[in-house]
Amino acid sequence: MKNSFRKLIPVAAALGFAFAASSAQAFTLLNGTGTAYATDATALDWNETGSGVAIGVGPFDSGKALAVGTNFQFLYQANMNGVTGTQTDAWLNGIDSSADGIKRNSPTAFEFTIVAKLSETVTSSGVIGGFATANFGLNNTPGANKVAIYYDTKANANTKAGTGFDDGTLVALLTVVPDGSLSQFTAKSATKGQGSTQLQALIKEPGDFINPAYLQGVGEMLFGVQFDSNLNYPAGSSATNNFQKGGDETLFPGYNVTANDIVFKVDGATTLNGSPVPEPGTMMLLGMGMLGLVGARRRAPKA
Ligand SMILES: [Ca+2]
Ligand SMILES: [Ca+2]
Ligand SMILES: [Ca+2]
Repeated sequence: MKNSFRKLIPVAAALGFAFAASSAQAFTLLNGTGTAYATDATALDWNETGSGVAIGVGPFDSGKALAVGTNFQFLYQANMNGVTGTQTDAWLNGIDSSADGIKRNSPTAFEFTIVAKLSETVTSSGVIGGFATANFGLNNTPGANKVAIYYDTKANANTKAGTGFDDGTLVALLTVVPDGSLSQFTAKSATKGQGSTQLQALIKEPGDFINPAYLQGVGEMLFGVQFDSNLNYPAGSSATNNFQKGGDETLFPGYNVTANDIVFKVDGATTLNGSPVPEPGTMMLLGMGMLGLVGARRRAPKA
């Protein structure tokens, strides 16, 4: 096996949350002042131009396992480009689904964006056939694992610059919990790798909320949000120089990518599912991508 690269391999993860319920819990997506963008909605799709960064574990090394217990932060950002449900004219005439930093030429243009920060840890890693693979979990640190959704009529999200993702109006803030959250990443060649992430988010910590003026029908019940994402390295069209710049600098401080980081293309989706009964409640799936890392050593895969 070759250990050609240096530290970890990155990986990615997708976030997925899933809740038990299999029944889709329909919700309504709104603009905050009563105008519906989609009714009977069941899922939100986040742009494949979304990106994620594993901080301090790069550069990408396809042949080197990661040390179990290695901790690192993962950041994610993307804009919404689709909603599964009955779309209204307000949606069709206004959604700006391109994160190019340029507002769509429409008087009713708007965007929804998502950002997340995660404190990850390597739970297992090994090298198989010369390529590293690794599994990741979340550290249970208060305030360290958050996901947020914003609504913004500036429609200014810019993937490359990493700006415009955490500004506008914060419409949902959730805590990503270790239970039900995991990521994996495997190097496929000396320069490529793929992974996935599943994350579960809840209203758990002080300040967490979902504003029903934007996401109606998710409300009061216990609920969970599931994010599923695919991670790909290299990032290609999701190449990003910065993450979460500007906007909210308290919850999501801006970060400038360095040579010791690994940037991924993250394609995610969120689905709100649930049961109107006192059960797992509503679910939402947000698709995000998270990250993974690399690693190597063959070990029993984590359950
Ligand atoms: Ca745009
Ligand atoms: Ca924005
Ligand atoms: Ca920020």
